[in-house]
Amino acid sequence: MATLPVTAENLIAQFGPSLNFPPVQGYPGRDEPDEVVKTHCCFCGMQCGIKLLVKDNRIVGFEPWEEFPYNEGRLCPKGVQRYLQNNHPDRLLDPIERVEGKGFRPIGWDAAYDRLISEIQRIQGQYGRDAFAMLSGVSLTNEKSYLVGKFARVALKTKNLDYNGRLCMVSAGAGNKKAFGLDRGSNNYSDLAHAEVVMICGTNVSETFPTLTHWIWQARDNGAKLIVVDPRLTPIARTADLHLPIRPGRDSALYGAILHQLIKHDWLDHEFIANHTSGFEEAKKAVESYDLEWAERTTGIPKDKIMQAAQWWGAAKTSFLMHARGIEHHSKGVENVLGCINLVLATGRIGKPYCGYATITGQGNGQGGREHGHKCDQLPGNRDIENPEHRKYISSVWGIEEKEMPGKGLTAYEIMEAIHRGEIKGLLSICFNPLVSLPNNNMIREALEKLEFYACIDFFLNETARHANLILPGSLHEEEDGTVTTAEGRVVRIRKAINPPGNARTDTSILLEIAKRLGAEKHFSFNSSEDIFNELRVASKGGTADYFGITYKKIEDNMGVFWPCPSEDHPGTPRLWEDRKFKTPDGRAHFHGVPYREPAELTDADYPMILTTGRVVSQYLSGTQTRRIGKLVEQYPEPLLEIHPQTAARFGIKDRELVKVVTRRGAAEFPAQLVETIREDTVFIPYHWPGRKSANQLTSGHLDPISKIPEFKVCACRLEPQGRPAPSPAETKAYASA
Ligand SMILES: Nc1nc2c(c(=O)[nH]1)N[C@H]1C(S)=C(S)[C@@H](COP(=O)(O)OP(=O)(O)OC[C@H]3O[C@@H](n4cnc5c(=O)[nH]c(N)nc54)[C@H](O)[C@@H]3O)O[C@H]1N2
Ligand SMILES: Nc1nc2c(c(=O)[nH]1)N[C@H]1C(S)=C(S)[C@@H](COP(=O)(O)OP(=O)(O)OC[C@H]3O[C@@H](n4cnc5c(=O)[nH]c(N)nc54)[C@H](O)[C@@H]3O)O[C@H]1N2
Ligand code: SF4
Ligand SMILES: [Mo]
Repeated sequence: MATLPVTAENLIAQFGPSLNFPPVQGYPGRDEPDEVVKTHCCFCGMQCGIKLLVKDNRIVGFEPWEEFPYNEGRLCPKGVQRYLQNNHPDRLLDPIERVEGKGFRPIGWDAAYDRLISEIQRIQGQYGRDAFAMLSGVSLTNEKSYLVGKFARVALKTKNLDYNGRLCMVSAGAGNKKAFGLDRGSNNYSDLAHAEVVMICGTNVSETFPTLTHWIWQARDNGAKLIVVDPRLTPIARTADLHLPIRPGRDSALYGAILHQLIKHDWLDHEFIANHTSGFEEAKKAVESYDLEWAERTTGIPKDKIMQAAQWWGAAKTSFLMHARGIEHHSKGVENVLGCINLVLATGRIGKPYCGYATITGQGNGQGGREHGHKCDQLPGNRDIENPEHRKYISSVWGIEEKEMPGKGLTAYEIMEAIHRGEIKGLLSICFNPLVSLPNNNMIREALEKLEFYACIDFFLNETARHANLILPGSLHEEEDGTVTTAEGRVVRIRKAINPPGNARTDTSILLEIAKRLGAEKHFSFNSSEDIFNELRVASKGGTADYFGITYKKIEDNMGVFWPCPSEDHPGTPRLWEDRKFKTPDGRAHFHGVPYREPAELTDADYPMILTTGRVVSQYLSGTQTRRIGKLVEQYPEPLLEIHPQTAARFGIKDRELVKVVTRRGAAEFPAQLVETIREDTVFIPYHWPGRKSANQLTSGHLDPISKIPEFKVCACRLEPQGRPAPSPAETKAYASA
């Protein structure tokens, strides 16, 4: 692996000119950096280790960090380009305010804070405290996530705080809590390498968690059978032993049918079921009638393939089941998750070497960010805001009366609906771009226009922020110290490499200043990120997500510590459940009866096709960050409509022709991409683009009743070919912000 600094010159010298990395403006690549900072990629939940090269308070390149145990130096296309954000000309360098009809103008920090405070006080005075809501995000570190949770409850005094993990991790979180009483993947990923069967449900790992494929391929090289459940033949599915091309929205039927076969053929671990679980009879009863014929009809998967999956899963001695948003972004996301967990429990393959189960955490801090209290129903340590004991404990840590602690608030999409109804009048957001990422975004846009006041903390002017009255320029990942928790459950250190540019400030300093000006200074006397972490440790103590024994020093000495880690002499817990002490009230892992339900929206004569949405490798989430990195844009400049050639022929659609996609919420045009890798009844659109290119003009606001996650992965649509070729990406300004 290369150890030279990764500069354009060195890469071209090593690999030839084809890589054609953009030279960093004004930085002669041959210079020695001032500093090499070991930290982690700012993007997905893998949190790959990376070394950033710093020169003159700028990130000028990177080197692989080969010693970091998860990725051992490997990085994906986003990871190797991430450093280009810091010097980007679009960085917000000053607080700005919107002047009606005239755009934005700079406003000094003092004036910005004054305006924000007076609007918060006016709105809360006039309409009540909960009429001012806050939205947050889990690209933020553990420290900032914790701080936001405390800030909203103690300084802003609102119950209406929620976060973008509501669009991401909540179905998995709710399912894990129900089954295990704790919400974390059960193993570190090195356990994958020796699993006999690896089952991957609803995740396009090669594009979304590229460095994870290394561990899956290790398993395959060691002889594992790889099963992939996805309506598309994704890159990982192409390397699988068995691909189950499921009709979107039917996963719980598949897992129910597999459980039916495990029971029928007695491929069960009776000792584990009897001694360490409860609810087996209920789960069994729910799948009694789910035979192979029914399963084939419901899921669209040939029955011999379902049988093959059950047989391999049933016969294995070791196995690893992983899932992500493909099964979780559903109005029955929690049920799909529980259906998967039933298969793991039935065979007792958890809490043992090479046996594991995990939901793959999406955002950079999707794991830690869902534990420390910026969810509407949660307090730090994954405590419950409605549990009197939990409220009492956290109130004592925060130095407030329990009665001052707000109760459970609305979830992210519900906050937008409440704004639309005129019940919520003010909003502060950090690290969230709901106008691109929430479903049914024509409604979201109307809601934003109804707000009396909206302020946003970000380092780029994202599409939602364009509707804000006030924008406070915050900090990038590499501009503050902190920790994040990787998808494996490993708490790692994010190291500050540089200061925010211009008059931008760190997110933490902005939140602390607002808290102070709201009169809550005495609760927020932190001098460093480590101070905040030390309070988080105490707040999480005794909770299921217990970080008490983790210190910055311990993380540095061990390149990460796995929670739970209840005391300073505790080594952390890479593999959960070896002790069989589950965190549920009865100490057992819980099966659940999962009767099959249809998706919320079905196809009919007017809307005969299934639309599903997701990601491509070179773009990240709402695209605010990656649509600004030219090379990533070139790789996939605009959203394409993936459609099977047979379906295209049926509708008279040719490759690269424009197709209008119409749903009950809206319509939008996309160039068709004819691919044989998708089911004939399904089309796919990646969602990383705003405005007319946004897939979320089409998606539905149906929510899972428990997790309140939107059903991004299935709705009904109609295809209207426009009979003309799509304009080139340049003509449609796909490169607008690159
Ligand atoms: N390149 C890139 N990587 C990312 C991100 C990114 O934006 N870009 N985002 C990060 C985040 S926050 C997340 S949450 C993860 C998401 O990671 P993934 O969950 O892997 O990504 P998605 O593309 O949303 O969906 C995964 C797959 O679900 C399939 N699918 C659709 N409907 C169904 C269904 O009904 N059942 C099943 N079984 N499968 C279905 C789709 O065909 C798709 O291949 O990625 C993380 N990594
Ligand atoms: N149709 C469809 N919609 C989807 C999905 C899908 O599969 N299909 N996936 C959903 C999923 S899984 C997710 S996670 C959401 C994500 O949706 P969002 O959270 O809205 O997406 P991001 O692009 O991460 O937006 C975060 C904003 O935070 C800013 N930001 C990033 N890091 C920091 C930081 O450290 N500090 C500050 N102050 N700002 C920061 C970025 O510049 C960006 O403007 O989208 C969801 N929407
Ligand atoms: S796999 Fe995820 S964390 Fe690793 S380099 Fe790629 S985007 Fe970054
Ligand atoms: Mo996500």
